Amino acid sequence: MHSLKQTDPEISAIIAKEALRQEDELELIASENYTSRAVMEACGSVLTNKYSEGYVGKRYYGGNEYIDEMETLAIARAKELFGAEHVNIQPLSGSPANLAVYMAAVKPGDKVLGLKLDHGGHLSHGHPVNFSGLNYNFSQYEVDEKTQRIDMNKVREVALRERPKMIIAGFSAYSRDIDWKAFKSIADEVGAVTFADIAHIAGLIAGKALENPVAIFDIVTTTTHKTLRGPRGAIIMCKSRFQKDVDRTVFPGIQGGPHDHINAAKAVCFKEALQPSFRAYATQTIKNAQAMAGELMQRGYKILTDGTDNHLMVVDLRSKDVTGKIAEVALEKVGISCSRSTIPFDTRKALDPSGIRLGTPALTTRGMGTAEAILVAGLIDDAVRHHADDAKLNGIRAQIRELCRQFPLYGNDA
Ligand code: DSN
Repeated sequence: MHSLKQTDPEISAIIAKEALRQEDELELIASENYTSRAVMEACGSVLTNKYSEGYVGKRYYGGNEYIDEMETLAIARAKELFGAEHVNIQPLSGSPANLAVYMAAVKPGDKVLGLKLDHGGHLSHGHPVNFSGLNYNFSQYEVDEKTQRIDMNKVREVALRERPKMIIAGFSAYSRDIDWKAFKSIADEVGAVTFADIAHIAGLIAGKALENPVAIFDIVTTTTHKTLRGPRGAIIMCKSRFQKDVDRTVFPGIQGGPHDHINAAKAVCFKEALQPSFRAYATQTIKNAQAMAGELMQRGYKILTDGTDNHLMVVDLRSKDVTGKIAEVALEKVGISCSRSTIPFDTRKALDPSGIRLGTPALTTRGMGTAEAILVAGLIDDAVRHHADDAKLNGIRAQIRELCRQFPLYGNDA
């Protein structure tokens, strides 16, 4: 059979350009990372050819002997990594995984409690335009206006008032530890199911750098492509009593055939995350984020909560008189990808909010340490200050490219 280059030179050339972009630019989007070649090899394998609706030993198609072997191994590794009673590795991505949890644990119209999106939550935690907010009766807790931290007394207050059937803990833009036990105790007080979405911090948990909620919570979801450094996808972990309902909602409730090539790549990433070197990676990712946040604060930037316990930080740009969009565009011009971000109680709109979110998972995968994190913080400051000066931005871009070349990613044959 022909190679991609022979069959489709246009797509092949686009992939080559993206590979070069990834080599030569700095990735500071907190939810992105670089997988290993081994993970990508599994993603690009013949397993993409197979249909395997159902679960191990109970498929609706023949020829699944090796797929069963792969899925069994993936589940065993995920259980070992997170200490889960049950794991479903088939969810296609984070939102479908979360949808499966809602369908398994509550009924449409039931009350659910989650962190508000512009306070660091996620669309699927109850935003009115998302299936979660459309189908369930959401109350949302917020961070404290002064500290920008989740105040567990306030969460308890809302929970006692609303008496939700399920409480969600988890975030996509919050930089402090979550008090899992306090969430569990509030949920027990009101008789709610506990659901943790650890998509952002799963790798830090797997690397033993943050507390693991899997033994504490009823149901936990995570994507596999963020700090966990695997392929795009997700898994659901739960107590045995939710096993049947969770499995039934993933298939046949929501999905058809699982993506076996991606699930094999998940197994590879679990194996990688079980290695001692992954612990060093998780710890270094946090140290790098703390170094970057520290340097930015030294340079007069307001970091929400005045620092970070994990891999990310949200920078409030109001004191610098630039918007999130202006900063994001300036950073893109110098070869740094980041995402604009609302800040709690933001008066600006989501498309041009008051902040940006930065994260260190990808930069740490390249092998960068705290010295580079501090250097990058300085370059971010330079780019934001000179956002209207293209000549200056070009100079910064050259510095970024030079730094990236010192920490090569995949080399020429990505
Ligand atoms: N889009 C992801 C993020 O950037 O945090 C969450 O789904």
